[in-house]
Amino acid sequence: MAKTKTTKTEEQLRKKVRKKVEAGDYTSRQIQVLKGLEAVRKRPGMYIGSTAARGLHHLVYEVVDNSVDEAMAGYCTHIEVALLPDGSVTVSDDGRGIPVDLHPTEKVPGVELALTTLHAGGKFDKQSYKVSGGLHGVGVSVVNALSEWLEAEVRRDGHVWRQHFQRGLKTDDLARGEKTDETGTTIRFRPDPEIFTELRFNFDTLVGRLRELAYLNRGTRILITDEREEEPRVEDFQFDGGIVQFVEYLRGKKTPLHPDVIDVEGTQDDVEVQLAMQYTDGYNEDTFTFVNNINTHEGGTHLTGFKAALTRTINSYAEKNNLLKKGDPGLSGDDVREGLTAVLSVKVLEPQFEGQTKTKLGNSEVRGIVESLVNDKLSTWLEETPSAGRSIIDKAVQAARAREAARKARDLTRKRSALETGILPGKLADCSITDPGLSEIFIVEGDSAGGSAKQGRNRSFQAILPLRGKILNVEKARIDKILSNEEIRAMITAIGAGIGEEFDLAEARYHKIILMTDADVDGAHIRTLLLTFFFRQMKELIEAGYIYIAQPPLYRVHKGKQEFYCYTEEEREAIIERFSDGKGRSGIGVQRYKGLGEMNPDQLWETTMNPEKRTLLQVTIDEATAASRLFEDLMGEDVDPRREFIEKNARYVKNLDV
Ligand code: 0RA
Repeated sequence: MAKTKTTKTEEQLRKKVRKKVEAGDYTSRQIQVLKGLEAVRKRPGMYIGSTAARGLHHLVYEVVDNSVDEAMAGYCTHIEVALLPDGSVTVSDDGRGIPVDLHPTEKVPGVELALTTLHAGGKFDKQSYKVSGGLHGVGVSVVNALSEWLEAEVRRDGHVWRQHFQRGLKTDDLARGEKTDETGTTIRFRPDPEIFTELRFNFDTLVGRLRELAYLNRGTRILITDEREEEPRVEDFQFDGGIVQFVEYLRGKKTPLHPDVIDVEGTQDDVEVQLAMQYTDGYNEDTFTFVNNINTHEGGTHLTGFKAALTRTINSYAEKNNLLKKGDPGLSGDDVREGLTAVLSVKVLEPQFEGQTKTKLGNSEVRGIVESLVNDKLSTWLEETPSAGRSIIDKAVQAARAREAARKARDLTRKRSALETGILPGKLADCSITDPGLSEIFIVEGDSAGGSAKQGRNRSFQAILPLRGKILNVEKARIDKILSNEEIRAMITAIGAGIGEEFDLAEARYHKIILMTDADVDGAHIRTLLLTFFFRQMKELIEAGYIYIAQPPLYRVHKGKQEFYCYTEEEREAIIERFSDGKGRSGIGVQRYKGLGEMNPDQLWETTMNPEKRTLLQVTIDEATAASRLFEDLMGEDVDPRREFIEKNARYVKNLDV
């Protein structure tokens, strides 16, 4: 929740405006500014989604989007972000600079207008693709309103110009400073602690989005430095290969079926289409779609056009070249996308965003444009690259056969299959209430911890599903194998919402799915396997915020009748310090929990399961492309990234929680 306390400076400013308004010497513009800012400060969530970590990072994206718009329009080549020790951020670009001349009707400089008026942040010309006019679209004035202070510096028209603001209100007029030949804009701001519940920027989170932007805007150099620590961190991105390099990055260590990434580009009726794709010998599909640099998680017309073209082109190529054997099933959309890594990026002048999270492209004209372009270019590519064509068809045929085999196996066992009949797995200790919104399921590592959890739980709303040993790595298995894995079947039936394309969130039997594993290396590995499974097969559960990680204590520290559970080393040291009272450590006992199984049912309830006392980490995906790459790193063939991950596990969980 945002606090509403106002400081003196802000109150003074508002008083000043009110007085002037009462005295009649204020323009309607200033009154509008005040009303607009008050609305933003009163309901920040309406403008930036949240006042926690996500909203905080959104401020940076908002400003960067404006610089990226300049890059898309062809005027900016260089964007620099810096995190500073005082909690402020600067975003600097070498674009044209925000106009400094007086707006013809509003009679204030363009900079001031952009920073104080809602929706005035973007370009005034319509003939440009823009992020700042699209989904994020709230403009830099929102960033200004939610900042304790903001400084704008514009290099333009031969001079450096500066203006300062506090909580959205100007504290001085735009001032012309020293001479310069350069052009560009620098915005520095400090997020307001009265608004945000989280004030620390996560470097890796910002890096994820900036890397993505650099791939999507070929050639643009995007640099970020973290100057908060003694040793500054720097990431410097510039990809002259654009989304082709993006696909290579996303593919990671997976083995490609053809050496070169397929690259399709074209423009029709002001719709600019870029597609890069490559097949690997993996089993997952990784397609990411963007409209004006915004990740369209929910897909839309561009994705529909792409899928239709892919299925059609590959089937007709296979037929034309007699690559299908008699008796082979036709190649479905799923078959031709198995092992595919693709990035589809379109630029649209007036995008319509639909769907639950406003990340689904609605413009109907885009479907046909993408479809005909991909049909055309992809069939040519296949004709010109027959060896690749053959490998791609082989792979799709194998996928089709596996799909057919899985279907037959399911048909044969239909009556007995728990997957179809909804009979719950025997190992599940279900809860008694049936309202999914109030129900929780703990997925527990090992039978012994499962036993304690069953005894310790509140059986009315808590269900327990113990898993034996390690679950299958779904990153390396095809769907038929995934479905034949005992532990995975138990999870699918317990959750009750299906899997993959057929997954239906509305059928989920629990709205809290809590992963409870040991606080050791094995536990971390099992947790990663579980997260990989949910990410690949039930992503909607993560997107809905239903997946959580339990936090069992690491230590119990006791002295006499007093005892404390500690979740970090620091907590343990602090408690020992308190107990010892400067008189030494005798009489203080420290028990280290190596596994959940070492706690008795009461302790497990007290420390980890009781909603009144426990802390849960909610798993979220803040950068879908970064997350996909992370899972590929962790669960792919290469063992090094996995070892590294396990060592840095604490950080990883924190990342997921942003
Ligand atoms: C309005 C009009 C023009 C550029 C900008 C805004 C602009 C805004 C930001 C925000 C961060 N960096 C920016 N760079 C430019 C176009 C002005 C012209 O026609 O020269």
